[in-house]
Amino acid sequence: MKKIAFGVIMLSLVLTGCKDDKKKMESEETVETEVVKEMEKEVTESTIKKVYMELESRSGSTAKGTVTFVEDSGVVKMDAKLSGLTPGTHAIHIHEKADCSAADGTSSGGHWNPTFQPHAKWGAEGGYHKGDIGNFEADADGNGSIALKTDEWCIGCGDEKKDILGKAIIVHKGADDFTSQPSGAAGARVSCGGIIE
Ligand SMILES: [Cu+2]
Ligand SMILES: [Zn+2]
Repeated sequence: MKKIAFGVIMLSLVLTGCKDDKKKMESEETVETEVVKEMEKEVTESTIKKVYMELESRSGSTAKGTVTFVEDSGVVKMDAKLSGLTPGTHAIHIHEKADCSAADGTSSGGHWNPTFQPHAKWGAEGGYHKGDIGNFEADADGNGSIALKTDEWCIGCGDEKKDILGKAIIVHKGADDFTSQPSGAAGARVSCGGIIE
């Protein structure tokens, strides 16, 4: 009889223990759900901005392409894909105005340089234009691509030192030497597109 009573006490202790554990697990689950909800909220609140644009041939070339800019959490990623180029090295820049109306693309103005720096290679210690994207290679078929990720640009933030909206992308016939002023001596403007929403 004593043995049975002891057994019953043990059993009830075990049951109570289980109950407590279950409660604890439930409260942990609630916390986890709340954390996930918070994370989802942050993702929705950080607005991802995107601009897709097409580049048209200029200066009698067959060069064309597409460029996408995606801004997420203060960082802009550019992806440019070009075709119809002559094989070899080509410069690509952001120029001042989203105006590609001229047959030679000169209507887009000079390099976008809102911080009044010398023309140079992107990231150069002595300064560089905010439009100095750089060079890329076109393969034997005339196709090429280039990507750049930076927090020095924004899409429509209104900060004139960062905002790429209203500017143009220009691809050149030749390579940027990163030293010649004011634009790297990259030759004719073979492709042009305005960065507009
Ligand atoms: Cu240029
Ligand atoms: Zn430049």
